[in-house]
Amino acid sequence: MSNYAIGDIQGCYGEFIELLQKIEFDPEEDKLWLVGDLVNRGPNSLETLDYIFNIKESCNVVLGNHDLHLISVSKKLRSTQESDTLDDLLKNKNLTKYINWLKSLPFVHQEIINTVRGKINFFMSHAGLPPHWSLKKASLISEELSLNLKENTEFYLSNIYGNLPSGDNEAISEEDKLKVNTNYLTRMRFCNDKAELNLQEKGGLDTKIKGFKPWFCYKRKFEEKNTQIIFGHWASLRGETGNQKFIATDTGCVWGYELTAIELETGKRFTVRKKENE
Ligand SMILES: [Mn+2]
Repeated sequence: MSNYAIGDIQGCYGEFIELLQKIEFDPEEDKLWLVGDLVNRGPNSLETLDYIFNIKESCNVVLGNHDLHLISVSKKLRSTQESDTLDDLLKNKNLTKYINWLKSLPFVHQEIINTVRGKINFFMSHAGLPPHWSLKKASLISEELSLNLKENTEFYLSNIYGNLPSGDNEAISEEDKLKVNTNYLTRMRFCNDKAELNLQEKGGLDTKIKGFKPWFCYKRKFEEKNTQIIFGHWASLRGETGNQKFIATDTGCVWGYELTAIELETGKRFTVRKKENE
């Protein structure tokens, strides 16, 4: 039995299936940790989502910004963008079934696993864990966001889009808190020492922006012993953070690079190259 963290699939169905073959994935035995952004931009969002839906008991999945976008578009709360590749899904007869499942997913997942290096507490969210949050706080925020997504869907999805306020220090209203907390868990890359986000910059580790660093480069406010943070969302990192505590899984398959699975028990990486002509 193994646990595998897999980076942003974004509708790259062919590569996803090839990767599952490479790791000899057995849905009866193994567990997939999917960091979100299951759909969009890639060629086969419908096939990808349908496949994952059918093995959902063997998956821990957290929501990414593209998954939230799909829900918003399906509810006619946002319009599709030129680069979206969601048409097949939006026309599919099972759309409601998929959307109801997506709405039930959390923003974070946490579990202790026996690894070759002893017991490790793995925490997963799409974008990561802000440097000033405890694991407990992230879980509570995730529960609050999920409850809003499920019960106040229209209110929630109508209020989470936008880059301001940039940090929770400036979020006063309920709407602003939902927005900034959603941004922390699904869109964060660079922040400053007040944990204010720069959501425009998408460059890699060597990007220089005055006053900003990758969120995982700050001294953390809370001690997280024997914990590793699994995240996706940041393709230009190409799987490198320079710190084994932070596991970057998005290796940019949809942008022409690779899809990656990391076996949590051993830390072993498996990759599949983006297929040509798809
Ligand atoms: Mn993303």
